[in-house]
Amino acid sequence: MQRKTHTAIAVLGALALILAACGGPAPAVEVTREVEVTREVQVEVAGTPQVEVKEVPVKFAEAGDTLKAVIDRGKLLCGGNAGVPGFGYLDPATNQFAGFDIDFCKAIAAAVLGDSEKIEVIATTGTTRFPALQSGEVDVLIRNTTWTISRDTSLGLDFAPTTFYDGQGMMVRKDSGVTALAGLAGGTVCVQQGTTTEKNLADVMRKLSVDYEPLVLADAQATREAYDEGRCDAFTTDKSGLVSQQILLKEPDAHTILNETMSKEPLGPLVRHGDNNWGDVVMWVTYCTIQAEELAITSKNVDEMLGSDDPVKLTTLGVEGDLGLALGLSADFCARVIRQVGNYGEIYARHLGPDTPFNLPRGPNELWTNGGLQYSPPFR
Ligand SMILES: N[C@@H](CCC(=O)N[C@@H](CS)C(=O)NCC(=O)O)C(=O)O
Repeated sequence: MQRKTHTAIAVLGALALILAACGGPAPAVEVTREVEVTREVQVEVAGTPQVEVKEVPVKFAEAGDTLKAVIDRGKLLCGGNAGVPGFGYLDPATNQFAGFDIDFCKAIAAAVLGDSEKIEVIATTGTTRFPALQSGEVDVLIRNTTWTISRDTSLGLDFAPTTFYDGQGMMVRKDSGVTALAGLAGGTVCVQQGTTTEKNLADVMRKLSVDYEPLVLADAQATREAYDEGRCDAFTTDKSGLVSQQILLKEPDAHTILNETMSKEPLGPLVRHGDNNWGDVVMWVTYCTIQAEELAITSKNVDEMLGSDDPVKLTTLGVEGDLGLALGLSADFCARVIRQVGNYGEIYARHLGPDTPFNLPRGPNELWTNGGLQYSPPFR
């Protein structure tokens, strides 16, 4: 039998006031109370039949009513990336954010506000991203963030469906002669702080008994530059991140990504734990893009599809039934998303497909009907 005691100590956070006093941006959600919860859990004592009670501290922000906050504000605040081309990138030429992750931010704005352009992207790093969401500075975090058990529980967050199934990789210079992780013995590896990458690197190298020196840096730019300047022999992050950073290196063709995949990195949007309706909104907007691809509904043919004789298409687009209303959205929320942003396949092709510098095969990000993992539950 498991006993769970929740001792809630509400610490009134003055973040909203501080931000207002400093003339900073208005917080996303009014409630920025930090809640500290102690969970008493029974843990098994290894190797014995005994069980002991352990106190696990958990700290998170009160979730608030994010849907209402977004509608009242008329703008969606997304925590994003500024330095990962293809996924989340602040293009210096246009001063606009663009990428695969940014399009999911736009999709939520299209569904909630009827306009995919009503977004503001707040750039975050590996270490600033979770506090930005926990404090209410952003409504949703969409930034190559891996779904892990501890982020889902101890950090007080909830993950929406995975938008990009990835794994960690290792980049080396072609002329180094290194063809496998074992070849990095005695070498230095550049890695970004506050990421799953840091821990996976330690675990994988320990398992392989490879001695190496980590060089830990604050953000993507610092990590890439350290590698480019030859301060380390290899650069590790998610394979998507490596492909992205490669085009920013001085000589992209002089580098290669090893075949080994060091971990599972399911990447997707996340919200504060406790605001279940907002979590559902982000979840079903994400699924809408996948469902539409499966039904061959695209940004080009969506209006034609409103007159389809397929009842599943009609329900998905809100022509029949009103599934969106129970989320606090309009019945046609998914049609708005597809009209303005496109289906999953269109989003993927726009930022990562053959007409981009990345040309990333869909791999596990194919639809389940094509042997991949992307699968939407029924719009029923
Ligand atoms: N998926 C991993 C790694 C994510 C991550 O932060 N990757 C880096 C390297 S590509 C990044 O996005 N940096 C962007 C930045 O610091 O501007 C995680 O969730 O911890």
